[in-house]
Amino acid sequence: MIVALAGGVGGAKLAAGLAAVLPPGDLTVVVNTGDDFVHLGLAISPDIDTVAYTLAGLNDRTQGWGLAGESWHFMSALERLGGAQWFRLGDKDLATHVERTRRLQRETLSAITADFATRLGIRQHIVPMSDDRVSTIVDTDEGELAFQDYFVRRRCEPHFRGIRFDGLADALPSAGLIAALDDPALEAIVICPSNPLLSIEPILALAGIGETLRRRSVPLIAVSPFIGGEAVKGPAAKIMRELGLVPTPAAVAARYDGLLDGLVIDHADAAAPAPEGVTLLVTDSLMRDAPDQARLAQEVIQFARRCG
Ligand code: FO1
Repeated sequence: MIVALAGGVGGAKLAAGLAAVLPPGDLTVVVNTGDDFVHLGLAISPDIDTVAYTLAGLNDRTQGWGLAGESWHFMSALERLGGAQWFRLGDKDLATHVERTRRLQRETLSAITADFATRLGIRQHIVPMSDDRVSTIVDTDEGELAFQDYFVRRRCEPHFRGIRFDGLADALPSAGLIAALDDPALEAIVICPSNPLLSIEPILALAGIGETLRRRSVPLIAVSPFIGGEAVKGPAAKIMRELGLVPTPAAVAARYDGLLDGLVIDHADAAAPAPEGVTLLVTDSLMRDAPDQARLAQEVIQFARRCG
């Protein structure tokens, strides 16, 4: 069984690749929930939905998030009433947020996520990193911003100064995450090409997860989200630069603080200084389409087995 840690669009793509090449029960995707927020009174879990929609083959391939073939009547009607327009909720996507919000009155996010996945025909396990609230707060030259405010409303324009995960100290890893890491059938842990700071750090910082990973007996592989010093999507490289970190393989390995057995990088970064103590796999790490996702996933699994 493979555990994949994922957040955002890049993470969802590799998760989909792993789902394509592994037996369904052999993949557990642990998803960042630090980007979650309440918007228009609705509990929104963007990374969970991006992973679920992508694994279900329902996602909008152009923007990565949201559902394909969306209509926007709700947003138009909301605009007429003066409602916020900066966070786009498609009519079909809206059903996810309304029903999740209703069920969260009595159920955990994990239970709802598992049920939605089943109803969407997804046979892999998708587990939130925690069922407790963790809110990524970005410190900028304009003060602190909630993640979606920074990422979507302000389009990452404010100068990134730092990050904190509000609620982390009181948050427990989800039962699904703990079970996956304790599973005797666990073969490898894969950190998907998500933003190390925004999407993966919240998972690693959860109570007990760091030491569980350090005590692990299986290989831990990360796929760099940077190609040629740039992020494939999103603000990761800009943030790294603004934090004074160069988006290179060595910086990614350092960010993961000695946890990695292996790091998958693109040919474009083959000449970059190699991180010490980490085995490198140099390949074509850009996932343009589903075949790319499956190919890279296969290479990652074989690489993990070699590192094992
Ligand atoms: N990202 C945007 O850039 N603009 C949006 O209007 C937007 C809406 C949205 C709605 C639902 C959802 O699940 C994701 C959405 N995203 C949007 C993406 C989201 O902000 C990011 O993918 C993640 O938070 C980054 O990890």
